[in-house]
Amino acid sequence: MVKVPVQSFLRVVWEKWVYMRTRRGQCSSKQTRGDYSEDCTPRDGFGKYCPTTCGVADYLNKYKPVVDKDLDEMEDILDRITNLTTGATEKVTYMKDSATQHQKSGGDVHYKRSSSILDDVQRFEKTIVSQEEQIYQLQGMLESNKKRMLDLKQMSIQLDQRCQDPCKDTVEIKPTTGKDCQDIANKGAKTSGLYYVKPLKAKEQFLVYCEIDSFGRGFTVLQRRRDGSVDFNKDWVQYKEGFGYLSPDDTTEFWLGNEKMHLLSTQATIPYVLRIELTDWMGNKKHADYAMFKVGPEVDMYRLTYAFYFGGDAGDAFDGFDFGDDPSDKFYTSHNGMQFSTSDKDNDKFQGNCAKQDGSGWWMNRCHAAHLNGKYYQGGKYTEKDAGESGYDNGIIWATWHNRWYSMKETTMKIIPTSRITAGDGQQTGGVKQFGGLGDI
Ligand SMILES: [Ca+2]
Repeated sequence: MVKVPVQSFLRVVWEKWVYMRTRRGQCSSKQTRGDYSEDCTPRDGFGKYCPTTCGVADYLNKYKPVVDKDLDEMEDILDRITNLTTGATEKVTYMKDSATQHQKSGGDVHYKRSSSILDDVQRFEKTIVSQEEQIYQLQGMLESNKKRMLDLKQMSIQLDQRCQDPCKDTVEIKPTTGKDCQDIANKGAKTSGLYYVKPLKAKEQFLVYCEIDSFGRGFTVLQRRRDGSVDFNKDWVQYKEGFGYLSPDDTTEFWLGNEKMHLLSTQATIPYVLRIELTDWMGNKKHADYAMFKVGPEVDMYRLTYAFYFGGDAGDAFDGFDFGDDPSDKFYTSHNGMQFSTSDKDNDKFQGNCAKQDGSGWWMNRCHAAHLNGKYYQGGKYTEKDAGESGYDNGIIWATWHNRWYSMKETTMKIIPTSRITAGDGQQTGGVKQFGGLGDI
């Protein structure tokens, strides 16, 4: 920008000179010397004379080619600068246009994009807040888990300490053993509890609950129902091996097992009495005794046999009961001579499967008047609806005492050598008189 006035100035000077030469025509240096003046102050650039118009013209003519050349160069430079400036201006314009165009075309997109970014940021903030909440919850869980782990560690330490002590069996098993509980009582055992017995044909001894009374009688207990805590709906093998729990204080339910019953009851020369004791939901207790009770071997499906009803006040339900449905009721509900049946082994006299229908294992006929492995019904009374799909009576039944829709509260099946049953409280005398049963009450 500074050079433009210089250019203008030089051009003005040059144009003036051209103009003057044109006006003066043939001006020479000789003529100009005549223009001397007193006031003239000589200067080196113009010689020792004051410059005349022609002197100035000569002077200018002398320098004209140089000045021309300089001016051309300057013009060149100026042209280049102008070109450069123009290029720059064009570029700036282009850039401005581009920016405007960009703003016009892209502004909305950018606005939208920034809006979407804002949305994203808000969403992200929300996510962060929710994640923070989750973190708090997790921290809470972590704390509670830490506490639990501490508790567990504490327990683990306590258990470790306990395990370092020698293990003690809290179940007391009495030391006396014998062929059965009467044998054990005969050897001097005075108290009821758990004992090992080894019947004559048994390969190894097994645990039983012996009920030893003050008369020195030792009953070997085969079955116990007390509270319904054990499910008696078991298969053949389970009934064969036994199930439930033996306890030294006689508080648990169990089935000793058909094989053990067979071994115990068929020991040579020792006839047994089976005593069945029943308790109803009013707390009444009754019993029934069967002489020469035996359970056959597995090949005969653990068949039940006895010689006769030996007595008791509960009635002889094993002999069947006339329910009034059919004249053959009593015959088809008797149990003496019946093989054992389970849901998976049908040995009954019924077209269907009594054990499966009733959910128990028993010496089924078609099906029963006595059914001590039946379903446990709290309170005793139950209905066809309660009995499930089949709708048949499937409770703990002793039909000669309570009807078939009444389930006993407690039952016991136990055996004792016949020679010892009369040595006690004389219950058997009254029992025999009640032969035939009392029927429903
Ligand atoms: Ca059948």
